[in-house]
Amino acid sequence: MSALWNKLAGGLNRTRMVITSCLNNMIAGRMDETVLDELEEILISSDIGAPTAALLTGRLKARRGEAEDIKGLRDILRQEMLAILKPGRIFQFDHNIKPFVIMIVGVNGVGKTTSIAKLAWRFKNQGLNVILGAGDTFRAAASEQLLVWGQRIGCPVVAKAGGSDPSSVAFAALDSAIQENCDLMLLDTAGRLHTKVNLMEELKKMRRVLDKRFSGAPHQVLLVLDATVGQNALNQARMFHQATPLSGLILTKLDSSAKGGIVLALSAELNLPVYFAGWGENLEALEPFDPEKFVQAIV
Ligand SMILES: Nc1nc2c(ncn2[C@@H]2O[C@H](COP(=O)(O)OP(=O)(O)OP(=O)(O)O)[C@@H](O)[C@H]2O)c(=O)[nH]1
Ligand SMILES: [Mg+2]
Repeated sequence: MSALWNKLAGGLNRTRMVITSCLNNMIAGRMDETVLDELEEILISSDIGAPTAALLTGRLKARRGEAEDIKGLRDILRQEMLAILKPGRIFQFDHNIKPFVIMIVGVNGVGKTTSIAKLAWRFKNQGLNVILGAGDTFRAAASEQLLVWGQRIGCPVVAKAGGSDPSSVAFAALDSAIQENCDLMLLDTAGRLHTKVNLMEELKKMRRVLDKRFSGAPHQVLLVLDATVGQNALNQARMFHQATPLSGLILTKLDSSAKGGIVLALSAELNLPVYFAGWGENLEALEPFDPEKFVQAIV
């Protein structure tokens, strides 16, 4: 098991133990509402969220007859979780599109810039020619932070002075990406502006400007969410998804959160796949999210 899955499995130990005890009670013949309520409660407390927890316990109740032992019950629960997570949806990009442009969005402090560095490092190691755009011109030192990462990874970074129009940075970065024949461009964005409305309008404008320079860009918009904020992540995802359609999610700080259940809530309520999971501050601390391993860790 990789470091991420060890951490996740460790963090979810308690959840898994309580679920197991509920399932044992069911097998012992106590398939009453109390056991189901108990199961629903533990699912909610692991950040799965009330509607999704109710859905899962409802499905388990309906399919109870199919299971003869605890393994059978566990399999049902895993199957139902996988039905929500839709395992086939892995991150991939079209290598015929050059440069493939990915915009990274999210509120301040969730780990956008760090995740961009991790992704750039990952794709560069796969032999791709990656360029970064420092589209967060609002926060002082945001461009410098990306420039430092770029230097460490060996990736060019297109940046402008603080206070510049982020759309002009987006345009300039894409221009360089085209001229340098890059495979992939990762665009950083601000997490905070004077108001939320400003932020959303700016993201829309950046999209329009990118599309004008290279029709179809950005090809993906990934939202970064901090796993430690629990159900709040769901609200952030709703807000961004409404303003600018998202392709998928990056869930960070799984090293600091014992609760991974938010992944299920995000898939169930917004139908958004978690493509990558971050679990630390180092470049290696990001991995593709694997739904199969996740359900084995939680149930
Ligand atoms: N423990 C842990 N810390 C992380 C992870 N990802 C990012 N961080 C830390 O979280 C803090 C914020 O990360 P940034 O990448 O700067 O976040 P951002 O979304 O770009 O923030 P703004 O630019 O302010 O909008 C930094 O101290 C990172 O080192 C992670 O997966 N685990
Ligand atoms: Mg940042």
